[in-house]
Amino acid sequence: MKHLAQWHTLSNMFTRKARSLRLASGVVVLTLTLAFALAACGGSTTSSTSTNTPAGSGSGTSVSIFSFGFNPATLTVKVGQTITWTNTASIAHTTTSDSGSAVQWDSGTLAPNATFQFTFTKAGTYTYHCSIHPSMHGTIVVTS
Ligand SMILES: [Cu+2]
Repeated sequence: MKHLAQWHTLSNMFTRKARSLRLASGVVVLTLTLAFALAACGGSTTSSTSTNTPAGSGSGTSVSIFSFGFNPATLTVKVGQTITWTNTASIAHTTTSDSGSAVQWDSGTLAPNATFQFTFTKAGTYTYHCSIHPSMHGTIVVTS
């Protein structure tokens, strides 16, 4: 009888251990899922780059900087309007006028979430890029 009681306690302990192990593996799966979701939001993977393809031209006075481009790629504003660039990426970028641009500006290094503002006072078409990633190009069209 004593043996049986001991066996019972032992098997109870075993069951409890198995249950907590199952719980632990559930936590691991959840953690991995979260890590994947976070990685997908990081902007450094190819999939998030393709979902962030610039919409082409746009209105308003805001440009989002993402990895790797500007959205909208071409923004049209009126003379005197101030454009705000926001770095929505998880890495640093810049907004820097091309050397041939009639109006010159340079944000310097913009950390993630940093913004840069520039007021355009002359009508024209101005091209710019990211000085860290020269393949990133944008255009500002200023109309009178
Ligand atoms: Cu860049």
